[in-house]
Amino acid sequence: MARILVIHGPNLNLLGQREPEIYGTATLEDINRQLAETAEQHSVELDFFQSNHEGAIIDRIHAAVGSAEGILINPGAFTHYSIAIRDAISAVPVPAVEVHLSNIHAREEFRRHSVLAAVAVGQISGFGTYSYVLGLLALIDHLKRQVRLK
Ligand code: CA2
Repeated sequence: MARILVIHGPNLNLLGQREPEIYGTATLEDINRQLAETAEQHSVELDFFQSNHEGAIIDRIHAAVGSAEGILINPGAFTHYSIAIRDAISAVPVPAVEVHLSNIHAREEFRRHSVLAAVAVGQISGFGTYSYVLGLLALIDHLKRQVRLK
């Protein structure tokens, strides 16, 4: 069965506890549960990883080679400045989809640019927890087109 690695970046472990007006009331566990349901419907297995550390995220992206067919990533604030995570994504032959809970293009100027978007298959932003589901569906569809999934 195909595997997809789900990466949650910094501070996303706090979801549901603070700033519900921006990020909603769902916790990371709620999001992972929602993703697991969608994955099961599509016969895909998920690995979940959350870290507040740039290097740990880079190591996990490297480790996806040979262990995952695709990466679903909410890079958190690293989205806007981590050239190192961008380089990791472009260095591995594992397609990545970038997702955001909030609409980063409707927020502060510094959030409107993603340094990762150009090396991702695509970006989904602004649909709350549903951004993750949409991102997963888009990644599964992409993998099917690439004949990485049957
Ligand atoms: O909208 C998104 O998903 C973001 O990736 C979330 C990041 C933010 O830096 C990006 O610009 C957009 C922040 C995640 C922080 O999550 C929190 C959750 C609860 C309380 C405080 C922060």
